Amino acid sequence: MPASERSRAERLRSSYQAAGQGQVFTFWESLDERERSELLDDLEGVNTAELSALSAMAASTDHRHPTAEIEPAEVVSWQDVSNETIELGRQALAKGSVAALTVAGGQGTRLGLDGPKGALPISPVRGKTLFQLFAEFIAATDRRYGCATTWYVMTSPANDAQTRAFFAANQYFGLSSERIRFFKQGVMPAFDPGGKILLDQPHRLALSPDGHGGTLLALAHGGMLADMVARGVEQISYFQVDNPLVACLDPAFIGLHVSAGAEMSSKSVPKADDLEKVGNFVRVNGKAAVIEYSDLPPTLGHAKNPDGTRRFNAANIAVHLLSRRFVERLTENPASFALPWHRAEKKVPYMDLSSGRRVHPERPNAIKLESFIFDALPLANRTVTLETSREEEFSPVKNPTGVDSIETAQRDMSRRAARWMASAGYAIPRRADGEPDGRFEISPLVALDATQLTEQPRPARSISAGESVYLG
Ligand code: UD2
Repeated sequence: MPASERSRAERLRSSYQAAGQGQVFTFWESLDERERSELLDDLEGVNTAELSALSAMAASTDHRHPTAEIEPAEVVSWQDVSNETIELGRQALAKGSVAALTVAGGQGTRLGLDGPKGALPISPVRGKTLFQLFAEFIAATDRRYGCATTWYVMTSPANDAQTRAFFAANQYFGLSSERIRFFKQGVMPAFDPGGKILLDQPHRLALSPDGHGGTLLALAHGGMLADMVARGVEQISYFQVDNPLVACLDPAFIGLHVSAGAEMSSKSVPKADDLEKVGNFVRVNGKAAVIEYSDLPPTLGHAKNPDGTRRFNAANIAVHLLSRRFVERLTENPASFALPWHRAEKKVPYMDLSSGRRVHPERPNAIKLESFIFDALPLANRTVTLETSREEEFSPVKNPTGVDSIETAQRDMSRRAARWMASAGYAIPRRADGEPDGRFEISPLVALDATQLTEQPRPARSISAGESVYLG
């Protein structure tokens, strides 16, 4: 082993031992040179300065939230956004000052997917993938406003190579590869209930992505903020990879955010039910925040206004605008910046240190820590929440079947396309229950919204019941 590698090993061994995590070297003597250096790489990727605090947090059994005054967030309805505000958003797009950012670092484990989630075929007629739909949205925006939008795609170490290969194999979906920038998010080790880091293999830590809150530091560390400065990007339009209905770049939202001088803005939809599994936009001690469904006390979930409407009704659809300067301000001193860590109990395969066997647990055995982008909201000087329509903009793919699944997303895409076509004068065949009879799909390259479709020439032919109709 070269001397430099030996001294790296000594340095890491002493800092892990000092943090009470010396067990990560259990199999060191049996590792070959390549395995040793892989283990050292894993160890180096973890922020050891924070390690003792993280381990204590993983082992803690007190997860109560401090008492705070929780009030509903104020929202602006999409119907109340003025034409002047929308025009401001269009101008920001035309200037090329808005970038798109997709967080695609999560693993599609719940969907049983092997590759990146963005490679999931989803559109109801053509089976276009999530990444292709976003690419077409961006290309259509470029065409409409005469700009050349840069698209930042956040991957994780586990799916970075696959994601890049997928884009390359699809010729970047017709976009210029120079306009697509991939950057990798950080990782976090999984801990056992006693706060000890788990090994996935004798020479590998059990690591997973550090949550979408990792976007902020990953942008800074990956050189993406500097890249944005060079390209004149001032606003970042952030969205998750799992929502095929998302408006990747929305002039009304951009205009509202810019005209309010907001550092971070969000889109919400009215909740589907009191305890829907989404984050809730609230004010905590007067500051904008999101409280996850699992953390919102049920009494608040069920609370009603005097007129009988739901008191906490603004669901987080994970669409935000962040000003580049805000991200710069938060991350300019990375050593002192951290979003809070959220703890989740998960099943994580691990090495049993005494037997040397790898164990596949049947029940949650490990603590994962993740940070969430919406925890940056209370740090923003000014925020705006725009309430939009669920039918138009939100149908996430989270589960293989049932709620928020491929099936519901395809249904909602088809319903939206049928609605737009009906408003543009197409006769849509309907079943007895009023549902559109058939499958409908409109490429973003044809229309980004219902109004744009009404401006297009309409073919004279009629649509038969059960037909698959694609406008592209
Ligand atoms: C998220 C929100 C929830 C609601 C809902 C809307 C959280 C914790 N909850 O629920 O409030 O808004 O979405 O759909 O966010 N990702 C990364 N890196 C990571 C982890 C996740 O890029 O380390 C990406 C992932 O690829 C996906 C998105 O973030 O695009 C959402 O992650 P999730 O599926 O864990 O969030 P979920 O469904 O619990």
